[in-house]
Amino acid sequence: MPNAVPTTQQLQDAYVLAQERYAALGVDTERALAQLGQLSVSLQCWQGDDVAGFESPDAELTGGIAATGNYPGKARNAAELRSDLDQAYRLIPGRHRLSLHAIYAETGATAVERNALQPEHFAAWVEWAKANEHGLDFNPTCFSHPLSDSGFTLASADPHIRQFWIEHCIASRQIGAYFGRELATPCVTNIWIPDGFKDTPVDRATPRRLLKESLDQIFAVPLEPQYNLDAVESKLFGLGSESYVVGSHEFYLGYALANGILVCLDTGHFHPTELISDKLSAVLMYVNGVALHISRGVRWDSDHVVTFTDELQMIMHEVIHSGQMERVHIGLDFFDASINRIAAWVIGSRNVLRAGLLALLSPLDRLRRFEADGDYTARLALLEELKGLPWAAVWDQFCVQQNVPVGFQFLDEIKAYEAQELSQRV
Ligand code: RNT
Ligand code: ZN
Repeated sequence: MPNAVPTTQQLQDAYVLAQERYAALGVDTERALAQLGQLSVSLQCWQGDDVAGFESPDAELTGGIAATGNYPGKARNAAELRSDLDQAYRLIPGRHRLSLHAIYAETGATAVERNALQPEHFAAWVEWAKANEHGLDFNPTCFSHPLSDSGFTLASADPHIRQFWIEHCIASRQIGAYFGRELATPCVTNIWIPDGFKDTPVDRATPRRLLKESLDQIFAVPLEPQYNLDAVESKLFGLGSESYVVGSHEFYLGYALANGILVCLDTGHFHPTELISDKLSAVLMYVNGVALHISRGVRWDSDHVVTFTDELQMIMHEVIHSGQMERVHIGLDFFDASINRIAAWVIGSRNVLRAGLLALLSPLDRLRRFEADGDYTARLALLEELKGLPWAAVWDQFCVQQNVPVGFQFLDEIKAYEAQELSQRV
């Protein structure tokens, strides 16, 4: 049964009422809609195929991360992945980016080792990005490879292993700069490595020294920041690295500060009660910029689809009201293989944007005044009232303006695409 669809008139009436409610608080909904239209989210290509990539049809995901579930219809090649992404972007209001991993290279009939990857292996992605106005971000893939089987890459005690991954990361930065040049928007090239120990190490310092030396070599060649922005991503623990992760938060925060690069904060990479929303204003005071991997950890770093949580709302409040949006690069990082993968992208992205809208609709001056006056009662009362204001009518208006389905209707399109396209993949 198709979902009930509100009429254009109903949507318009609801929006006008919402506009009046917000105007009464001094909030201009038209301005919020215009600002929301500028917000760009980098979708993670790897949600489309459970982080498999195109190197080999039976690639095994390693590195202490896992996509669980076996929902049918995952993309098996670049053409399918791009088609699925096109379908997702058609349902997400605004213009958004794509984050690629090195394993999504298209090398034709010849296998190319990761340390030999060249911009040309991503030419089809660039062509597609140009045609669809997507900026591109990039990630070296330092996992799912025989040379990462020891559990160590850039921090390996074996100089040959280290060298291979150093070369891969250097190649990746060049690919990032190529994206930035071709698309006239800087590419965030983000390094994450799985290196760590399952059990308590006796020497925590040596792997960190090795990682620092590897990074120094990787970043030795400066690249134009208008083309490429380097980021490093920390983690607390992974599957098989429960006791020690070389690239911890303190390690990379220090490295990013000392070297003028970006720090990547993944919402699933901290202690469960530790919040990214509280870190943003602190790190933005010192680092050149922040890349966000918005995810949702459930018990462990489980990479669940982003839902409309309190923390997501607080993150977007911080991002938007930091006044430094140009230094915050919003990206997603989840990979759920138990549901329709296009729906996963759409639900997660739409939630980030909805949380962005909620922040843009906040009567900030008034709230700040309450805070400055020490009137915490009024601050709490108004914050709670805002949750019940008709912001969803403003969101619907955004979807109408941006020509994407309103509300739950987006699922009808996904189901139709599943019937026509995904169900053919066996
Ligand atoms: C892993 C990191 C990393 C990956 C992707 C696939 O814990 O979050 O960002 O999820 O690179
Ligand atoms: Zn991540």
